[in-house]
Amino acid sequence: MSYVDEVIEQVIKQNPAEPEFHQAVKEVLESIRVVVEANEEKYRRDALLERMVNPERQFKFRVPWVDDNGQVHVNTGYRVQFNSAIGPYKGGLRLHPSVNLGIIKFLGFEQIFKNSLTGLPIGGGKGGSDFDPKGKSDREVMAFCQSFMTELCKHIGADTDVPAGDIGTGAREIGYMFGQYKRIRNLYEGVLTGKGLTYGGSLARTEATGYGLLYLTEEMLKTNGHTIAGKTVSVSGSGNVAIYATEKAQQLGAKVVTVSDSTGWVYDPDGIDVAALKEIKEVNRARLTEYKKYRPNSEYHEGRGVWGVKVDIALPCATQNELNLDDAKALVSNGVLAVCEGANMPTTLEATKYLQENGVYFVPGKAANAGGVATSALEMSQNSLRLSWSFEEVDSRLKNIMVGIFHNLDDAAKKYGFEGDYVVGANIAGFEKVAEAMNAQGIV
Ligand code: NDP
Ligand code: 2IT
Repeated sequence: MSYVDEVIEQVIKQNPAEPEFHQAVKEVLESIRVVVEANEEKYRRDALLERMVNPERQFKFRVPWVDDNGQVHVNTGYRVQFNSAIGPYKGGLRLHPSVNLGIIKFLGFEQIFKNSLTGLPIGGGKGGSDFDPKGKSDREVMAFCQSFMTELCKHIGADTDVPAGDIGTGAREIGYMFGQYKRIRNLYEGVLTGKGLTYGGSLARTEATGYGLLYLTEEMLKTNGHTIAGKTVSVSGSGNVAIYATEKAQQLGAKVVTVSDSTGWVYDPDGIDVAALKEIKEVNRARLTEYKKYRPNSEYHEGRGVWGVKVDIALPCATQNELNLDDAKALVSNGVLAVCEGANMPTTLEATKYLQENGVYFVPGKAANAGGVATSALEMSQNSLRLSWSFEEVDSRLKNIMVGIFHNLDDAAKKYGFEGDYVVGANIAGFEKVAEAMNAQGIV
């Protein structure tokens, strides 16, 4: 059996009931097969792949907190410190009832290669909790965040592990966590990114993932002889990534006609009204059913359905495995040109294969959504320098990074004979740097 297949089999056996982690490992290892085969003897002797698929360290802890009625609740907190070969662990904190160890491990594993692709010195990690911030009062969210950080603060630090936002963790949650870290550790340092602008946050971090997704998509289309202006786009989700992807797509002259949340989706034939979307989601923390009040011409549908709309470009920006084989078939039969992932692993393996086999340009999340973590790394740099750069400065660095990522993965795909396969290109380009750093640092 090949080394790659052996390690995949081991991962499945040693980590039962973690299907998302298996999926992420399969995607990466299968697409770097050509590199592994070329170095098989050395990699096997050094157990390189076994070391890569086993986190350096992982924490699971109790998070007790008191609700507004005096009732105590207990959630589970996680932090997986996956790989520090190229820098301190870096990656978000997800707060969602679906969170479990397997999900945090899939996200942490993806983060290793994503962070490598940014070209910046950041290792891979991820954390979170099964706490659901939805429907909680600000005081309840604060109580949870303080309790969560009371344990987490023992394991993180500006030069050790720097968490940030992800699903359910936005500026409010990062603020409460930062306050508690500072209080317990008595350290004012850049231990979290996505901070508010008055206490060390970076301009353009809020916009970075969505904007970065569009910068990379634009460069990919340009390289293949297309333009983004005039294209019709579907976006899923209506959170941080979806909102700023929609905003930048429209600034670049495309028309975004859908957004969604976990209960339904909106079709707006005139193009999504970003100001209305921000008011509904960022200010009122409300449901998309509200959108029709702002735009009577739009339609609201319960359930899922975004991928059935005829568009040129699809940008999944909600969550993992939200675009399946049937969705891919619908997109292809409607003549979709490109699918670029704003979320982490939103497309199933079967759907990815189908899209690629049918000539759709497909850019995986670890490349396409790397603008968020890249700008987090820029926030870390500003914190170390004790300086703040202007919006234009950060945005232009972000754009350069995204254009650079695209050419890096495009070149890697070509070098190994997989021209146009951006999954292979991204995984190889991300892997090679980490493998080289691990090799140089000995057996640790
Ligand atoms: P938000 O919490 O801001 O928004 C998440 C959106 O996705 C909401 O519209 C939410 O709907 C929807 N959603 C979440 N879970 C589900 C689910 N199980 N089923 C259906 N819809 C769901 O998160 P972000 O925008 O920050 O994150 C979106 C994706 O982007 C995630 O995959 C995240 O890992 C990834 N990402 C985020 C980055 C960042 O900087 N924030 C960086 C790189 C990737 P509802 O409100 O109804 O739950
Ligand atoms: O998935 C991701 O890259 C993020 N949630 C952002 C991580 C970060 O450290 O900014």
